[in-house]
Amino acid sequence: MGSHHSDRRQFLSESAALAGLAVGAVQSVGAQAPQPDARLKDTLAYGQPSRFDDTVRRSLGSATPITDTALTTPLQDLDGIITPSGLHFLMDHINGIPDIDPKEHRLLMHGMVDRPLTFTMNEIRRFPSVSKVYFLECNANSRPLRGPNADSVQLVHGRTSCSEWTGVLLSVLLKECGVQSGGNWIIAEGNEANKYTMSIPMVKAMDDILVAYAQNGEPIRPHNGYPLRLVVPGWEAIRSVKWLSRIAVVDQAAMSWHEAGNNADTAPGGKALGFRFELGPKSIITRPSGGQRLPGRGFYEITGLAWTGAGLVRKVEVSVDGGRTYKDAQLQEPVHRFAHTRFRYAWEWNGEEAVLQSRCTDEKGEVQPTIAEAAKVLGVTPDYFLQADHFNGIQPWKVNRDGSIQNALF
Ligand SMILES: Nc1nc2c(c(=O)[nH]1)N[C@H]1C(S)=C(S)[C@@H](COP(=O)(O)O)O[C@H]1N2
Ligand SMILES: [Mo]
Repeated sequence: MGSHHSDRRQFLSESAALAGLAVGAVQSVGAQAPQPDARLKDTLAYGQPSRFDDTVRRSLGSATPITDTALTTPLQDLDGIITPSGLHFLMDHINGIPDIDPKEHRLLMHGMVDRPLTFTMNEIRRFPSVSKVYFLECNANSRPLRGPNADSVQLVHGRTSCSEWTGVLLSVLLKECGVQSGGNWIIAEGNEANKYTMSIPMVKAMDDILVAYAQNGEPIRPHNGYPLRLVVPGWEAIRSVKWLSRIAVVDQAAMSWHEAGNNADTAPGGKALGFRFELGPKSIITRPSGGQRLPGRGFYEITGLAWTGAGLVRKVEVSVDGGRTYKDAQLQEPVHRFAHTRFRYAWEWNGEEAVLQSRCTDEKGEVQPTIAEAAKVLGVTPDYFLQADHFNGIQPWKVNRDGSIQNALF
C-alpha cells in the first residue's frame, strides 16, 4: 500500500482529529468535531454510546507508511456480526473526503450501452431494493504481522467489517441501460478529487453487486461512501467504489493506478501478478487475543469471526495447542453468505502455556492455510507476507503462564 498524492496539511488536521478520537472523545461531538461540516447531533437527537464505553477505531498511521485515512475496526471489543457504522474500518485514498449533497448527486451510466442514463438519488431509491449482510475486507488487511503493533487484533486484522447494506442490484440498473455485446467489463468511478476507478468483470456486475445507499438501516456514513457506493460481495474491498458517480461499460479492464499499480500483488521477484478478486477462507480469534491478559485459570469463551469470498462459512475449528489438534467451534445462526460469521468455543484454561488458533472451511471445501502452507503454495518464505496483500493465514495467539497474550505467527 502506498499513496503519493496526499495533501500534507489536510493529513495533519485529520491526524489531530483522530488523536482526539483515540483518547475517547468519541462521546462529545461538540467543539472538537473532526469535520466542520458535520451535523451537530446531540446525545438524544442521535444516540451516542455510554460515556463509560471507549470502543473506538484506531489509526494505522504509526503502523504503516500510508498517509491516507486508514482506520481499523475494534474487533476485540465487538459482539455478534454487525459492525456499528461508526466503527466500520476506513480506507480513503485521499485526505478529505467529498462532501456530497444527495440532491446534487448523480450516477451516470454510459459506454457500450443502448441507452446512456443519469440517475438522481430519488430515482435510484424508486427501484426495487434489497438488504444484505455483507463483509468488506481490504486486500491489505492482516498487517503488521510482526513488531510492537502485531499483538493487537484491531491493528493487524481490523480492516474488515460487516454491515447490512441496502440498495439496488447493479444488474437492474445495467438492464435499464441495455448492455451491448462485447461490454465485458465495467469501470466504476468515485467522485472524489482523484477519481478513484476500478474495473469489474460484467459477470460479477450482473450477479450480486449492490449499488448501496444505506448501511445498517441509515444512510451510508460519509467516509464509507455517502450517498452511494458499490458493495461487491466476497471480493477484495478495493472494488467496492465509494461516492459512486459513474459506471462505464467497456470491453476491457482500465488498468487504473489503484488496481494495476497501488494494489497489485507482486511475485517474489517484484513482477506484478494478475487481478485477484475473490478473498479466501479466513478466521480470527478476537477474544482472547494479543495484548489482552487472562486474569487466572478457569473457564473462557473463545470467540471470533470467520468469512470467505466463496460465500458460506461451513466450519470453523479451534485449536488450543498450536494446531496439533482441532475441534469444531459453534457457529452463530443464521450464517449469511459473504458475511462475518461468529464462532464460539468453550475452553478451560489450566494455567499452562497455550496457543489458540482457528481454521475456517468454506462452502467450496477450501481450508484456511497456515502461514507455512500459504508460503509453500507460492514458493516463498513466510516473510513474504509481511508485505503481500490477500493474506488469509491462520493466526495463532500464545497465552503465557502469567496470562499475557501475544502474536505467535512468527
Ligand atoms: N472512491 C473510493 N472508493 C474506495 C476507496 C477510495 O479511496 N475511494 N478505497 C477502497 C478501499 S482500498 C477499500 S479497502 C474500501 C474500504 O471501504 P470503507 O472505507 O468503507 O471501509 O473502499 C474502497 N473504495
Ligand atoms: Mo483496501
